[in-house]
Amino acid sequence: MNATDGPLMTPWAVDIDLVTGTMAEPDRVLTRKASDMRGYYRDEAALEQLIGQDDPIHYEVFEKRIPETYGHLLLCISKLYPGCVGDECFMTKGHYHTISGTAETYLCIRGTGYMMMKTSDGVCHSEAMRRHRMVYVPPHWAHRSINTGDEPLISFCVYPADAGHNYGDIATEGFPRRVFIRQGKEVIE
Ligand code: PAN
Ligand code: ZN
Repeated sequence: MNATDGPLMTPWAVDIDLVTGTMAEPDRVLTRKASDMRGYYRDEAALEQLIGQDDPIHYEVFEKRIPETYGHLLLCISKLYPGCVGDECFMTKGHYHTISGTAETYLCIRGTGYMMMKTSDGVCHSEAMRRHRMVYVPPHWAHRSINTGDEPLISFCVYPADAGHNYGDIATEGFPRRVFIRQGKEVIE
């Protein structure tokens, strides 16, 4: 396959505010609310209570329109709001890439938390996320962001445009470890 297949794209640029973590004029904004997260948290009743209150936004992904084909790179801002479901920290759904041998970089712009990662044979690894730290998610590792702080956890993500997202396997398997805040302290179990 040749990365120059298809129509030639005109070079372009986008402004990203590295203080606020805002992408100027995204082409697409994906929003996940509490009601999109059924099945992901340990305390299902606490999630239902949250949905019944005001169904808060859990996270948003701001993207530019880029062909999802070999040779291109997808880039986005991932913004995970602070909060807890019961005592479990807000998190993204998490996924493997459909082409599982594709990596991803997450440059944390704002906030604190973890990138929780796992392989299909159950090996788990977490990396702290904080401002100015980049996490490298190697090929074959499912990945989920977790916000342990009190401000949004914002990352700039880049990955191969044809990677695709496999949510189904994580929806079934989950991750071996979860992150909680108990008596003001982080607990990973
Ligand atoms: C990120 C994620 C984003 C939202 O752009 O898609 O943080 O998380 P979920 O996709 O798990 O809901 C990424 O990893 N893209 O591949
Ligand atoms: Zn990914």
